[in-house]
Amino acid sequence: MRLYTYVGSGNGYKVELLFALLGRQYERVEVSIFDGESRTPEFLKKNPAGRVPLLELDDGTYLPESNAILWHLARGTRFMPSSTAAQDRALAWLTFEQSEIEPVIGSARFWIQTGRSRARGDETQRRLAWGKQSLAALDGVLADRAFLLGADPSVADIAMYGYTHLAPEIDLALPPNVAAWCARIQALPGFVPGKVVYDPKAMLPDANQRVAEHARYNTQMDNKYGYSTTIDIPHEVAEHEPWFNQTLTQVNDSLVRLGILGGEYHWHKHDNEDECFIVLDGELMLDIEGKGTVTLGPKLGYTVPKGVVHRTRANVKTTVLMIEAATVTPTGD
Ligand SMILES: N[C@@H](CCC(=O)N[C@@H](CS)C(=O)NCC(=O)O)C(=O)O
Repeated sequence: MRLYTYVGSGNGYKVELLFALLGRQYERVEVSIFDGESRTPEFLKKNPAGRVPLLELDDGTYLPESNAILWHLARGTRFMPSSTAAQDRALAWLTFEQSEIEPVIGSARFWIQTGRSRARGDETQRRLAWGKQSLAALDGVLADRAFLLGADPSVADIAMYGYTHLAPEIDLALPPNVAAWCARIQALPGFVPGKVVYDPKAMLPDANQRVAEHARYNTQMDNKYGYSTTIDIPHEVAEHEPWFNQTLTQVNDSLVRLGILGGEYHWHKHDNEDECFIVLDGELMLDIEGKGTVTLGPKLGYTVPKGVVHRTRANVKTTVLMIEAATVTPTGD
């Protein structure tokens, strides 16, 4: 069998992972999608959708769609559930993956890591918030089982693992049951880690700068204190240096975040959400496009309306509370 794939593709990695777990050999053909190799007339004859992964079977026919390929490879192996009811549930997970994980975590990761998120406006943030919901749903299911269909791993786990395990790369923390499930998959005999990385040709010109910025910002989006616990801001301030952003708690549809700021954040706006800043300590400068700079000392606050382009600056370590809709993802894209 021959697999046409691309190194940066989580869809391709899913297939390579199952090949490895099954100990099966295949010929790997790298398709340089950012050189247009998936859109040549020759490749389109193989897969009219112009996409990888694509499996060429030994009879010379082609099978597209990563999850269909997984299904094909899993047939007759321990990764295919035995009862038809369990197969139906596996198929439900394969479909869930293609609607709630791949176009969500996969797309947001692609935009962020290749410098495309700014051009996407609020869409990246929407996908990140959506990804968080998908991970929470997965976490709930995994509360009482080792793998998605029960005690044993199946094709459903391999499909779901492909992009789920990459979520922390875009600051989507894995909830505890999801993290434990990932560790169980990584412990399977024959497991191979994914080298899912974009090649330089995938990068837009400002991508390196954007990726570096992203790495510089330590953004913790887990709801650290939740309900009915004492929120310990002095502890957070003592433990962290700028630049740091931690979600403290959720209040109905809004989040309260702690920012420990220093230096300059990039200009950005939130198309649909207002953002309130209240300074606890230090001095915050809010540059507001068309309005100049608002300087805030301790106990002073300011709400930036939705759609207004702004950036924050601080010359000294400055501690700020931010109150904003839960749909905002604080990566400032
Ligand atoms: N639903 C498809 C999605 C495949 C897909 O989006 N492939 C991307 C790489 S991850 C691709 O081939 N892009 C190249 C192109 O569109 O030309 C699957 O699961 O296989």
